[in-house]
Amino acid sequence: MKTIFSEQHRLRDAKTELYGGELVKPFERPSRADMVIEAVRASELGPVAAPETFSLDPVLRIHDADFVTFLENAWVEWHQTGYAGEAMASVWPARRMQCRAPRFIEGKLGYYAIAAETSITEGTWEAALASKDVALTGAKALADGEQGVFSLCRPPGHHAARDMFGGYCFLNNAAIAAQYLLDNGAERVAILDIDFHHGNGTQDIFYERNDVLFCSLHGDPEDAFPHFLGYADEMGLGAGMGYNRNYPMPPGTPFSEWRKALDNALSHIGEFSPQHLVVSLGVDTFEHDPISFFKLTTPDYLTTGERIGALAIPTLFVMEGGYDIGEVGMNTVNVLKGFEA
Ligand code: SP5
Ligand code: ZN
Repeated sequence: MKTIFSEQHRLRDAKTELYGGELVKPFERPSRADMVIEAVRASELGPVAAPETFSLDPVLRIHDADFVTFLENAWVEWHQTGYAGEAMASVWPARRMQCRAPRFIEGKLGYYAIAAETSITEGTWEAALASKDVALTGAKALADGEQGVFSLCRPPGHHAARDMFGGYCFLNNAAIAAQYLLDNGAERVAILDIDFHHGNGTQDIFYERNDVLFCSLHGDPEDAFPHFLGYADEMGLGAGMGYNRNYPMPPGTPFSEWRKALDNALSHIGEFSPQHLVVSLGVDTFEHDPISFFKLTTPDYLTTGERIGALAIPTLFVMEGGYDIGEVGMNTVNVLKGFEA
């Protein structure tokens, strides 16, 4: 399997994340991707290639133009106010307030953010652009006939909605890739999101559509970020009714339970018979992940990959979360190796 990787991910290097009432070094840090690419290179997985550069057109198939303009300018606007720190949201259009984007950057941050933990910094936009190129280059390879491709995206994407960033995400790489596949010949694409967190952005983007089936396995929003989406009764809307499936699971969930949800999702995906599968691949389901609460072990990721591979659908793996720096590489490569087995 080919891996697509860009060194530009390093441009996303925030100094701060709001966590537990403190500003800490972000869990989503450059060494994550370094550990994954190192594990890919040490394995017999296959070649590593740099991405092609794509225009903003495929981004604008998914994201609103005003949101894209906001992301592009946010750091400069914040910096020009004279603030010493990194740009972060601190105010929101809460219930019964006006939901419109104001002029001043602090207001705009609150309008477009789903959460305060994700600081915007110099280089963030450039890294997000490179990350979507990594996803699109993988999608193009899949459209050209590859059976499996790994897009080692960083920053991740699945929390980014049409017009919202947060959860360490800016552009929704998996959604952009899925739309690219539809725009290049596919009739149906399924997205399987196995990151620990609910893929609220991806769900939101495709919620009223029947050409994309979205299935997400995640920590119950009663207990886990993003808290305000990801319940089992969210099934889709209008034409999209029945094309959204959520599998929320409680703290302490072991692989023996998680795999039942995986098998259920995979059987729905099989019935949908898509031309392509996009996997939002997070390994923050790991037992030692510092911010999550599932109990998957390193060998479980091999089994997970095998089960996905048994569908025999051309598959694009798009990197999302996974914050145990020591094991993120091995766990990720195990999914890919299992898929190829
Ligand atoms: C892509 C991805 O995995 N994004 C995750 C973003 C999560 N950010 C908020 C984390 C809040 C963590 N609270 C954890 C409490 C456990 N001690
Ligand atoms: Zn996650």
